[in-house]
Amino acid sequence: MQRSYALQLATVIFVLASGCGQGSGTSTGGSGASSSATGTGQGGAGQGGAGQGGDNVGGAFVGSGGAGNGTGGGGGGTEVCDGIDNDNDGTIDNVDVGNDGICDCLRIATLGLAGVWGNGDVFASWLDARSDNGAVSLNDQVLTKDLLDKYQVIVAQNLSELGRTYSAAEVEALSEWVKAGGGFMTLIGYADPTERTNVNTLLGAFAMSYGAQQILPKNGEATIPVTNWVTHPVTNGVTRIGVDNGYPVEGTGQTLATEQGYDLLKAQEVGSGHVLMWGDEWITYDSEWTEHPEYQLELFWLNAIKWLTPAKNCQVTIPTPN
Ligand SMILES: [Ca+2]
Ligand SMILES: [Ca+2]
Ligand SMILES: [Ca+2]
Repeated sequence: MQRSYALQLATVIFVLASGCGQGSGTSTGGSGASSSATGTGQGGAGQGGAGQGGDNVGGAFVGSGGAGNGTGGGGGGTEVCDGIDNDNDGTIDNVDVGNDGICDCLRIATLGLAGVWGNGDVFASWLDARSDNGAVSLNDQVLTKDLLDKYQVIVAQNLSELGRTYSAAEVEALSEWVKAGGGFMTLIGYADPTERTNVNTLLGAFAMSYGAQQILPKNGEATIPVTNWVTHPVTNGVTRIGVDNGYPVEGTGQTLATEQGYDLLKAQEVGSGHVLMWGDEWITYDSEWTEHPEYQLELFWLNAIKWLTPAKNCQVTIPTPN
């Protein structure tokens, strides 16, 4: 009689425990244990998911209610530009409200001065319209870790009018920033061959440089199309982009585009970061894509900026070209 009563009680406790042990949290956490006579398992307090109910082991309830730690899928928040992966999809700050292919949270800066030989400026209106911050012009500022760490991507434009050269400490700061995940892109073709001095000093950290020979001058009004492209994330969908009076890319890295035997594009992964050299500056003039529908210039910029942006940061989908 007593024994039967005990069994009955155990059953009641088990039923109670099963009910109460239904945590609402993800059960990745600890052991929500109920060893008390009332059999009340600790439910999880986390988001999403379901804690496991208890088992009646030898008359003693051992619950495994979730101690929900908030990793439950579907419980994430809205992604915003705050350096945190708010929506738990594995990528930090991947926001692109306009679906234009430029991450709205992108932190990009330019060194030196914009070119003056064409119309428009990709780093002004075009980028401003596609990201929250636009591009910040650092011009001739001294390159330090503190300065560089504010940005994910830095593009060197005309460095020939800084009125100074870069120090070894600046080259070192740039090199360390790239190794830690930064994306560094260089342009050329603004001036006579002496313009290479400053940009080649910076590129020296990556055993890359521009050659001295000025190449592919315009034929009449039209830039010279670069037509040989190697498959790479930066060149995806690109078959033709114009150049005028550029300089060949040399040194370490994979050559991604050539024309008339000249190398125009070189890419290198350095540590966690990326270095990209283009042998001209006409790609910065947005007239090149409004006046040359046969060039895939906008797509090239979208590809390049995405590849230069650190992995798992601000990576958004590039829209299919029209
Ligand atoms: Ca995210
Ligand atoms: Ca975020
Ligand atoms: Ca955008």
